[in-house]
Amino acid sequence: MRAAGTYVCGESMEKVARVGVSIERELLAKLDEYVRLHQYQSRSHAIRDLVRRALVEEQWDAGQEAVAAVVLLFDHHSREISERLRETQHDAKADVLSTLHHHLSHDRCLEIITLRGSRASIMATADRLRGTRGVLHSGLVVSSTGEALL
Ligand code: NI
Repeated sequence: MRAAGTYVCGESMEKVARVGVSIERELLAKLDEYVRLHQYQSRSHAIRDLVRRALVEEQWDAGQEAVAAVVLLFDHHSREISERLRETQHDAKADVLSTLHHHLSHDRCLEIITLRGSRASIMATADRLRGTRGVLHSGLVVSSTGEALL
């Protein structure tokens, strides 16, 4: 049985190591400002997040399996845009996990398409989606399957 307060971001204290880190005072001041600005609960919380972010970036650069969200803003009156976006998802090189459609206004739609696969397959699908005629703005957020992040 675990006592209350023995969890750090869902991990039990048994898995957590405490380490001492040497850091320049000025850099530490910047870290503390970063912690405050981004509303982390502690320096440790911010450092864990930064390490995981670096790992996700490294995995992406190494071409390992990843999960990504493509955000597309478009005018649904654009000729055949909905059909084209749907066709791309059916032909996708990456797995399409989900598609979320928001009717923003009479004209504008926002879709969030979640993809899973290698960097190459995600980029191939994302580029085709983003390059579809009628897309007004797009974004790509890359994350991880989470398995290698603990
Ligand atoms: Ni719509």
